[in-house]
Amino acid sequence: MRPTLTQAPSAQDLREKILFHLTHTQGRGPEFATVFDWRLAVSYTVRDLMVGPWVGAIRAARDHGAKRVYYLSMEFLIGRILGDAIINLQLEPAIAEALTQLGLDEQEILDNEPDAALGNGGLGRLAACFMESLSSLRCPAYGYGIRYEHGLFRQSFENGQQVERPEDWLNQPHPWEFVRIDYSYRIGFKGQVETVDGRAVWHPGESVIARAYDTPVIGWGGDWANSLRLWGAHPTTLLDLPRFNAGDYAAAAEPEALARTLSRVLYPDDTTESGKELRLKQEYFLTSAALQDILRRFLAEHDDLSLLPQKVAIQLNDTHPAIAGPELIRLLMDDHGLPFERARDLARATLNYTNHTLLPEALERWSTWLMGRILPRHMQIIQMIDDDHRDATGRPSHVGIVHNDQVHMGELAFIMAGRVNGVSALHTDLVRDTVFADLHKLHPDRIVNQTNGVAPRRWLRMSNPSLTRLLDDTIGNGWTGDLDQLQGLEDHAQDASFRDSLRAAKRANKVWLSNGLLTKLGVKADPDAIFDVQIKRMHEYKRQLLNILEAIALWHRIHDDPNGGWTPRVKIFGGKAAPGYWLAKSVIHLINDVAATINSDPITSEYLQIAYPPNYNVSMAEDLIPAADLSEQISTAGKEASGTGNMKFTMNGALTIGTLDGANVEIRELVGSENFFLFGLTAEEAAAEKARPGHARAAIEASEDLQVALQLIAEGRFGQADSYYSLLDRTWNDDPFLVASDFDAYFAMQRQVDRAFADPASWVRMAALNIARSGFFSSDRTIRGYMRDIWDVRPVTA
Ligand code: GL7
Repeated sequence: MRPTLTQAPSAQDLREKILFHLTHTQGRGPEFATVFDWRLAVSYTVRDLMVGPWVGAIRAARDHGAKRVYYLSMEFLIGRILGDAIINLQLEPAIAEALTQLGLDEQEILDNEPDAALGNGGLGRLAACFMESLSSLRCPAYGYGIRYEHGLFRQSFENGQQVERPEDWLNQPHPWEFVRIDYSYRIGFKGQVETVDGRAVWHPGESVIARAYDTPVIGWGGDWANSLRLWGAHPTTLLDLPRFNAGDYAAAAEPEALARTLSRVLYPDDTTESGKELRLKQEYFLTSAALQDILRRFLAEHDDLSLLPQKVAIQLNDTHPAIAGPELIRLLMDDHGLPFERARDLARATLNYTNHTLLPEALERWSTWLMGRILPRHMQIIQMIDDDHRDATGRPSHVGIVHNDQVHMGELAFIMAGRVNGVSALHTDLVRDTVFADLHKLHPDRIVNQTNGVAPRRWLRMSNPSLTRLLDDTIGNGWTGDLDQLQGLEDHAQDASFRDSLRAAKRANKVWLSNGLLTKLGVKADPDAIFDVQIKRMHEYKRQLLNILEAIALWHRIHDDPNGGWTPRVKIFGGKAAPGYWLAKSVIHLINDVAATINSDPITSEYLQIAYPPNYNVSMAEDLIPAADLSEQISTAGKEASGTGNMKFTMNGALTIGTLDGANVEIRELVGSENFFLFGLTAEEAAAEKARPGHARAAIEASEDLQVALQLIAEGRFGQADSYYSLLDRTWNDDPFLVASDFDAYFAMQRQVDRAFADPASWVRMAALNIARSGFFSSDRTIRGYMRDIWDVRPVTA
């Protein structure tokens, strides 16, 4: 473990600093202060402790002439910062004492912070975990993203249906960021390209200014912080003064309005493609600002551009910033005068690309028309890259970046990357065999695997204090920075008194959650029931439908035989649907309708309850995961690239019911097949089943339980039957994600879960082994893999 802070502040110091900030930064006397005022005062106090390590880290990287890592991502799903910073700075006891002395409720202060929801789901949350691990490992790095004024929409339910409202986290001061008005770049769009003395000159028709807003990200131990640099869009001219003076105030403000739309909202789609002009502009805005900033920093330290690959590693988080290839070539050619071939080689030695999905609907494509209109110079360069690659490889004619009048961003990213990686072992195999099969044949060493991971500081130490206490008492606290040390629990899994303590820790979390579910939703969740949790974006491939159909079938069986010795179960759902994804929204509606019927059935209520708290976000995940017994990871095999929620549950001692998909495969291998509830078709079998005509109908006709469940919906037992006509029709006649084909296997495995849970000693032993064997899923391990296999960077040691 990293040494603790050399000068850890005492509770007394902290109390004084909080009072200082309350008065001098917040401008409030203690007797007038609201929870918000106190939260800001505490945040500034904690922030002060990050600034020294932050400035020190930036200086050390420069002084060592270190290679820097740049992580370009359209999403950083950070959540709250204060609690995580307290953990990483190891301030918990001192802060707790200081707040008690001030008569404040720590939980209330932490809960006052809005989630920074600058992402949709796994891809964005992964970027946030990576930022934390990069700092924990002292890897000099910058995250580059967009400072969206409105993060992911707020979800509420009206009559069981999802309603979206704008999110407004920046409507209040954000105490963690530092604005850098001196780091501003001009970003152009549209216009024309002319050739002057053999060199292309792009005259953009529009431009905006990208301004840097920095947030320090403190690592474990509190001695290193990297920057998350988010770009805000600002107008090049604030006001059209002649129009203003002529009295046309609305028109006069147009330049500002135009610029600000760029960083106004996060696109709410998750693994679906929107294809909107504004989205392409956002992607270019982020990428161009980042690359200009990277080159500025590089040129401040070096004067020879050929050193670029030795000093800079750029990671593209999915294809969203894939315009980086053409943009870097453009900057090197048009601004620095390099020939195309040199620029291409430098770019390819610097850029790398992570693929996060195989779903065809999520693979980005832009029409050549739109690309040519918004980014005319880039369209020329894309064509050059494509022609050059064809000439160099003699590739088959159906392979390439530009075809059917579309620019294929995956191919562009692949061709311009030194390394391409998938995010779990299975996914990487599928990347090689499917989406990039042809390119893989031409470049057999380019694709590598880096299985995802999650930050144990946030996802265990911070969110699960009762388990943390037990772990610290049992094996010491070294696991926090070296998660493999959890292996030390293996022996204790045999020990009855350890198992009792583990059970008590889980139960405490369940009691706490149960109280929340009762007060917020009116759901009666018995802490001795199985807490069965499925939390993730709502998507057909994730199969929340399979889960709710299982609930209906189970309810029906219990109803028929109330004395059948059922294991009580609370099913908990959480997740948002993209606003335009009506099938996913219809599943939300169904879950809520089913919950309303089942929860109030006096015959079954003791055995089955369903809770769907609205507005699932990072903070809600932090409450739900530690209280879960069962983790639902039931995607159609071959569809979930990795999953990262699955890892968080395992670390927190939930057992998984899951398919052989994404990282589930590795979780099962590591925790042991006897400690994992596997069901369903494999990726290969699923592909074959899908190709079989009439597979859905055949599977339904073979399953009595499924027929009953579908029939009950069709009869209108849960809300209005006609709300679900399309959903039922699709399940009977198409069922592209094989809900019907996997139903019986899933139902049967759930009954095995019931039996296993009824034997607490053995269940807790399995839970202990899941925790003990989850060390591999630390994002520290993932980042070490990227540093070694992709970036070729080393930590900076003091
Ligand atoms: C995702 C994958 O769907 C998910 O399985 C993976 O864990 C995550 C991080 O690698 O990336 N791909 C994707 O487009 N989104 C994801 O969450 C939105």
